[in-house]
This record gives sequence, structure tokens and C-alpha cells, in this order.
Amino acid sequence: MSAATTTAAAPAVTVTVEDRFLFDLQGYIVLRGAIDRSLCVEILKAVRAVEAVDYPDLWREKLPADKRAHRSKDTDVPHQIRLNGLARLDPIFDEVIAHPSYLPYLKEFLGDPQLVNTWCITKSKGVTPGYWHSGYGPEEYTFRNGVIRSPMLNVVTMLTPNTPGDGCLIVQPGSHKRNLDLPWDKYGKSGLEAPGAVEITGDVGDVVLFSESLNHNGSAKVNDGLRTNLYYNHMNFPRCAAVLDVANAHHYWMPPEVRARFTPERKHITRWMEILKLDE
Ligand SMILES: O=C(O)CCC(=O)C(=O)O
Repeated sequence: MSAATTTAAAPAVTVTVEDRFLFDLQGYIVLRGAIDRSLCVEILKAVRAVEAVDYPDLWREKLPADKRAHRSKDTDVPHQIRLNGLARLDPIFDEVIAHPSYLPYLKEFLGDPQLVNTWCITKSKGVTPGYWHSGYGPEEYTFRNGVIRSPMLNVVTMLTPNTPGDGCLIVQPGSHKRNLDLPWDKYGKSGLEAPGAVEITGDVGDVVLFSESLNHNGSAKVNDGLRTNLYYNHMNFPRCAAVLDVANAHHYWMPPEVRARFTPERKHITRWMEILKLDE
């Protein structure tokens, strides 16, 4: 990675040959100190305030009974709070949309990035590992004529330190190009028993970009304290559609009054929301 600062005066970030090499090799890349610590502190304050709210989520009542949608605040997993559709919940979450520290990477690895799903996960001690998954299969990750294309790219921003045992994001490096499946039921206790599993640790403001073809999971949180990360998922414009997940489209799509406050870059990275209109 070259420059990784975020102020307006910061030099433009360029994706280096080493970045491309690593992302293609591992299926993810870590941008250390990508987001200003002071902005992370501000966002974290808003996260805690939003986590204290109980949302009526009346829109869910219109969904067919067999469609499972996240609530704005999900507490289904013990010791964990998941917030969904972040820009609906507080404008502070806009600040990391199309952030200059990672936008060039999205363009390099996706094409014409469009923001789709956004969420935030706070874990406290006692969270057990999630399940290993990937949003897309390895056949969807391509390298053709020197061009890297991931079907979906997740941008994870650490708002608190992610130390070992903190319920970190765990990945199997290289699994975005895997050829074989595994007997997943064998690997349970921390998530880290899976072959090749690596825990991605980091500090406030670090950003992880990973291909959604990569096998990933959240590990067990055995430490005290809270671990909070943001997850902003992106797709290439031609294939981006909230219709892939009708139940949760509410969280993907932002109404015009929310997008009205966006900067031109943020409007551009959400322009699919002008074409596909959600009837609320
Ligand atoms: O807890 C984590 O950091 C992993 C979360 C995860 O795998 C996901 O949200 O898809």
C-alpha cells in the first residue's frame, strides 16, 4: 500500500503492484491506519447510541412470512449486537462511504463499485464462532488479461482494536480460488481450527478489504471489552442488485432523503439506488 492517510490534503492513494499481488494471492488486503482515529472515535460514539435504540421496524411486517430479514438492530446472537442499513441509522456512517483511502482499491478489484449492504458488529465476551461462508463461489473470482475482478468486495473498518481472541474476522487466505470443499462440522471451537485459518488482528482505523469469494468467519470472543467493526459491501455496477436478497433490501437501499446529503462520490457509489426503487 502507498499512502494511507485520510485528510482532504492527503496524496491520492495508488494501488501498487504489491497490493495487487497480495490481494490476488490472499483474497484480502489490510490497509493499516486507513481511517483517521478521531473519525473512528466519533463513529463509535454513534454506534453506542444507536445500539441503545429499539427500532419498530414496521417495514418487516410487509414481508412474506418465509422471508427472513434482519432487524435494524439484531441481537439474535448472544453477546453480539448487529446493526443493519447504517446510513438510515445515523449520518455519521456516511463518512466512510467511498472513503479515499480505499476507493481506488474498490475500482481496481471490482470495476465500477456500488455500495450495497452495510452493517456493524459489536461482540462482547462469550460470542461463539460463526460459520465459515463466502458470499460467492471461487469461480466468480477472476483474473483475465491482467484484470482482477472480485464479485463482491467487503470493506471492514475496525472501530476498536481487534486483538487475538477478540472475535476477530478470520479467513482462509487463498480460498477465493479454492478447488476443494472441507468437512466443516469438524472445525468448531474457535473457528480457527479450520485448515489454514488466520485471524486478522489490527487497531482502530485499520481497514480490511476482502473478496466475498474468500472463506471467512468470525471467531470466538474470549477477551473482555467490546470489539466493534463496520462492514461495507460493494458490487460491480452491472451486477449489483438488492433483489438478490429481497428480505434485506430495506437495509441495502437508502431513500432519496438519505442520499440527498451525500457527497458526489457517495452519490456515485450508490447510484443503483436511483434505478432500482424500493417501495417502502
Ligand atoms: O465477526 C466478524 O468479524 C465476521 C463477520 C462475518 O463473517 C460477516 O459478517 O459476514
